[in-house]
Amino acid sequence: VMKPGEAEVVPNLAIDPFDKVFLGDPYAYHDMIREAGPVVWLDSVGAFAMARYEEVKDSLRDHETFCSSRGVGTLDFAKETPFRPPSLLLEADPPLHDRTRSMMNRIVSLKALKELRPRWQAKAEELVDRLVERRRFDAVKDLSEIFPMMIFPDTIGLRDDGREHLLDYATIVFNAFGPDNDVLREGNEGKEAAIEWVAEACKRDNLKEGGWGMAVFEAADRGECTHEEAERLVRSFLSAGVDTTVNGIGHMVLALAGHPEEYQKLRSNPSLVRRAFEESLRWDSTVQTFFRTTTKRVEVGGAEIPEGQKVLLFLAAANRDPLHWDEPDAFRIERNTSGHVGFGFGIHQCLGQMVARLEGELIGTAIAERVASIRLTGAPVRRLNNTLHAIDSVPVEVEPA
Ligand code: OVM
Repeated sequence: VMKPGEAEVVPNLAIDPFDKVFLGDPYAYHDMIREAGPVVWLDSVGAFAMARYEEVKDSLRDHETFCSSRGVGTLDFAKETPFRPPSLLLEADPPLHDRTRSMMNRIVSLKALKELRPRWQAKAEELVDRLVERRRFDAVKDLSEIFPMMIFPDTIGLRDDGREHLLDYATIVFNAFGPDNDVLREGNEGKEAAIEWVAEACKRDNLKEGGWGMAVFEAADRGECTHEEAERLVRSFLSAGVDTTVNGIGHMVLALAGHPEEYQKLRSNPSLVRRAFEESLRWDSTVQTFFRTTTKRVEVGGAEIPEGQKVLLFLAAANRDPLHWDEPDAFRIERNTSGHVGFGFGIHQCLGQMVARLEGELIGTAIAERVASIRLTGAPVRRLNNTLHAIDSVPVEVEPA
């Protein structure tokens, strides 16, 4: 236990991690935050922050001290009301979290994915076939924004009309973890209808038989949760299941297009595809940050954090920490990426990670089998979001194999 005055002075950084310049190209700022110390204070957000691998991982592991039920964004749910009822997974602590998570784990199972795989693979091959024929296409608009929409809404059993609202809804949800800034306001403009559509789409009457959505309600029928909880758990699928994989796949193609020598390694050894996807997640993590809130006074790296403080965890910066990774800024598909925190770590580690990996594998394989080389034909265009490192356009030309 520290005595008063014993704690190190926490560096105060005049950096706004939610301003447009930072969000557009965060990596040089991540270096500054990591180098400033294990814990820093950010005046711009009124929060502590950690960007080093060890401290980020330790904080994610210690879910009792660094809780999620007070929100994983800037807002402290103990003091303010969020724009939607809290997620029963992401924004919950044990024991509630563990009950809902175990239930959802039984639905998003390896067995379920094994059954879906042949259908998903056929869709991936059909899509990449069409694109290779065109030679020039946009790897976001024509590929990464298309593929998850070809498979995921059907897997959930969503109604057919209005699915275009899913990406808009995700934009709103992921912006809402950050402050009410220009990125949020401009990014969310005209997308308000998506909130109402999602609320309707999560209802039992609007879900098809045989999908993961209905499976949640069937679990409720067995008494595993209430029917009201079921609706909100289906909402988690819709919130977290689309924009994450859209950008995960988009980043993988962008990384491979920008590193032709790495792409040739994948071409000559397609069994590297899972590593390539994982490395692209480490190198350019889709979910850049999440907050936690301290439930008690805690000491981290000699710094004292009082109770009730927001702590911003830079997952993407941890994934490039030179204290943990060899040449972290290099994109190398043969690297051992185990331990990366792109899917988080600890009890909240991504429920859908197997889904994301399967999608990445199927697209990566379909490309590697059909494409001799990928060339960028223009500058990639970023889509700014308070939480996601997102991409709007990656114009490419491919050479058929
Ligand atoms: C949820 C949710 C929403 C956004 C992200 C997420 C990364 C989960 O509603 O449970 O996980």
